[in-house]
Amino acid sequence: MPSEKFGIADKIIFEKRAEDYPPFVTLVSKQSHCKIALHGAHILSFIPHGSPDLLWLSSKALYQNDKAIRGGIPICWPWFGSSDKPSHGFARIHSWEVIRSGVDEEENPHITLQLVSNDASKKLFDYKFCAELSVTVSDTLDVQFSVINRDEKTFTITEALHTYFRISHVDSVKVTGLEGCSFIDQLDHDKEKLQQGAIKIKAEVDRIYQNSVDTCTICDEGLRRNIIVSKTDSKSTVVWNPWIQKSAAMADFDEGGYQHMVCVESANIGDHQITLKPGERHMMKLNISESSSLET
Ligand code: TA6
Repeated sequence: MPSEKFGIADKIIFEKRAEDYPPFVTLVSKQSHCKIALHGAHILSFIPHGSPDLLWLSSKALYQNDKAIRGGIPICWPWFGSSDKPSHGFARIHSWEVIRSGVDEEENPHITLQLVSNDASKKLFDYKFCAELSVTVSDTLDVQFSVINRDEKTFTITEALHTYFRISHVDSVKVTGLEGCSFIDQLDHDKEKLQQGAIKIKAEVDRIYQNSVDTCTICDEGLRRNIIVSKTDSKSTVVWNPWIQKSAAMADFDEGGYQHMVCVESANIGDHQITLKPGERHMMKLNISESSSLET
């Protein structure tokens, strides 16, 4: 159990829920707390004190070693998409190791989890690599996802922090920040289209916005809050809502859960794939925060 070496009283708290499943860790700052599963280095929740969770997590999520957890922030790596097996890569269905933890000068807790290539990963992705996820919790959630090519060969990956955001109701929400961006509509034969105005969710949505580096805001009238999603070194943004039929077909998706979530994913996909020569490193950063919509 990593708590002996990496736990910090009241700040970084580990818990084991089942013998055959990796532990969970909760990071507690003065303003918020965040829960992470070591399975998949999967951030499950980010709750500023006094606010509803900013992340959506299915109550029917499966906590099994060969399954991804439905909700929170799945790490899609070394590929994005379901064409290859397993869907969205293997990083989110592997157990990650804790390599560092601590608190900064403002007593904000941070932790770094690591996934290094092994015999199992080599069967799916025949390269040596080291992936790290660093999480710092304050009044915001700060996530840094980095990968180093430790092989003698160059490799190319696509990736996403596939974030599920909690919303009051799809009818009360719009997503801004992607106006004027072109997107690939994955529901219309991958046709390229242009985003006109804010995004409203009135049906299934599955879009890859390319050349999208700006901050996105999820404006939630129902919760009278804005969720601000800013990122660095991510040029793709995916917006997804499975709507009625697709969500009903997923056993791990809450019944009617599609009404209370939207995915705004920070990614590097397609033209923005990442190619790393031996020894090269790439880091994608994500910062999630909330503001009262009364302030805007
Ligand atoms: O990011 C959108 C998407 O690629 C959808 O097409 C859908 O497949 C979703 O990810 C969820 O994928 P998962 O493998 O987590 O069920």
